[in-house]
Amino acid sequence: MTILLHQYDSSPFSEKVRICLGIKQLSWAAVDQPVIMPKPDLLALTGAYRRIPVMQIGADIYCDSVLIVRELERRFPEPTLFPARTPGIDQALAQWTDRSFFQAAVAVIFGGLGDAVDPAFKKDREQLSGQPFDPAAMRAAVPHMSGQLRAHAACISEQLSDGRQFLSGDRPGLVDATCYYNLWFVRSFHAPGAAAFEGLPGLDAWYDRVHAIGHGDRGTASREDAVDAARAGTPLEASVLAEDAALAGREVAAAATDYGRDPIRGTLVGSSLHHWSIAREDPRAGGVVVHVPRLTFALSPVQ
Ligand SMILES: N[C@@H](CCC(=O)N[C@@H](CS)C(=O)NCC(=O)O)C(=O)O
Repeated sequence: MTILLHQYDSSPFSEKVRICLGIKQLSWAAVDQPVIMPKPDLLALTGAYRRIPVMQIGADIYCDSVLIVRELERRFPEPTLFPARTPGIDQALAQWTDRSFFQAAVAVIFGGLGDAVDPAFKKDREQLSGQPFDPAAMRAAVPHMSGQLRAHAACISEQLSDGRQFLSGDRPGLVDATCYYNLWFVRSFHAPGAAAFEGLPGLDAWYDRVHAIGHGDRGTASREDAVDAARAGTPLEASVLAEDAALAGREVAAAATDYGRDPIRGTLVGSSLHHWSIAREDPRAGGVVVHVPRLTFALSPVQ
């Protein structure tokens, strides 16, 4: 079944997943979604989750790059995303790259772009985050955030100091993809911000090596085709952990805990230590199962 990645090209979290697809040399199709709301075709699949990326394989819908990567490794184990055989710590690294490292990249990019940012984008992101999008405050923070960005990047340079090709050794893995995308985001969207990376030993050569991995065998699919693929598919069998037994088969709501917190509602049909699976019926997409990670999401019963 085709791997569909709901994405847009400028999305850094999608770039993390695209590089993982490249490491695994997988065939997949990009389903381009709008950068701002409304996203009716995406919400037909997820129920409420509007963020990008979302991976779809038939009627199984995976939210969040952290869970997408985990599922890619589960379904397509070779070549592994964990060449140093350290999958736990490699996946935990997202709590650094996707948060403080990413925040520093965002601050440097949008503080640098200032008034050049599209007003519709600003308004959308204010609604998403519940915070004002204040270019003047962002500009004032650039010197500090640029220093933070450099300190994050210096950790990558330090890891490369024994001359290794990739962060885990001779072969690329998730840690490369997850560290790379923040640098890619800054370089691609506000090149002057990349001054923060200058002179860090090994960094540029490593960046070029990760860039050269590419995105695997990329095709495209329309949003309508993706909804049709969900309707035609049958979700995988799922089972609920014993510790979640009280919620099994019950109506639940799952939502991200940081931003974009609109709850996904449905029936809890699966769980593991790393995820929850929620079955829902959609008038267009039919019966789908939406999978969310446990980390950075919350699950509650619907009364
Ligand atoms: N923790 C999420 C973060 C996803 C995220 O924030 N994605 C950005 C785009 S890179 C987004 O969805 N922005 C708002 C939007 O596109 O609606 C993940 O790892 O996938």
